[in-house]
Amino acid sequence: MRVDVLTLFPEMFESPLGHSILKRAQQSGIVEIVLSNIRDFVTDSYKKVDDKPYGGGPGMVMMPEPVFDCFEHVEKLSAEKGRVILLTPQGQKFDHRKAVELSKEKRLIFISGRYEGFDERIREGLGAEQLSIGDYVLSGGELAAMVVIDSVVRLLGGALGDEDSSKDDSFSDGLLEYPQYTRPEVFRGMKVPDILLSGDHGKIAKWRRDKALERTKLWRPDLLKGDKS
Ligand code: 6GU
Repeated sequence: MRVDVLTLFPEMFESPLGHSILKRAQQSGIVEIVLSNIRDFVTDSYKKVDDKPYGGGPGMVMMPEPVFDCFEHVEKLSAEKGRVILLTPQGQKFDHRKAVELSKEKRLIFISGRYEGFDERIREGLGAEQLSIGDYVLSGGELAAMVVIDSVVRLLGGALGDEDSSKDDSFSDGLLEYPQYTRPEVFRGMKVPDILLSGDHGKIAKWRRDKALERTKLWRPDLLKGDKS
């Protein structure tokens, strides 16, 4: 998969992309992530990327020209067309199902905004879909893009070692993950459930299913009702 990110703050991505699973996935060629700085595409000498909203109101709005120029440059870096995604709190809410859907694409092009928002012509003109990572406002789309990229890349074949498969993750079957334990057997008086030490794989699998269902009912009943809140 190829992932392009258009942003005013490419440095914000360096640490999350430079560690652990995302780092390994790039090194092994499972994903290629290319950061492009929208500011490099500003033509005026002040390097202005935002301006006051027409009609008045607080804050600044991302201007269309640098974003379009950056996009048109980035688009040509690969023959693959790609799916264009604008990160904005107004977008459709991102979830596991969306992550699975995006993980099947050959190319994703993310555009992270800053300020009060994007000039509307950016969404319209680029035919972008909009994604949000939840009902709260972040200072910019960068953290949201990183969240989406991380969750999509871990679903790509080979991104996780055998030891950290995603198939038992929370949400992969619509339920929260079952409780996990490691050594020691007893920690500060708290004991690992006997069944996990029994070696009976059938019983362990059933216990895990029961626990996953039990905690989903208790902590996230909305997941069982199938509502998306
Ligand atoms: Cl994608 N962007 C911003 N700025 N805030 C958000 C968001 C995105 N998703 C949730 N809050």
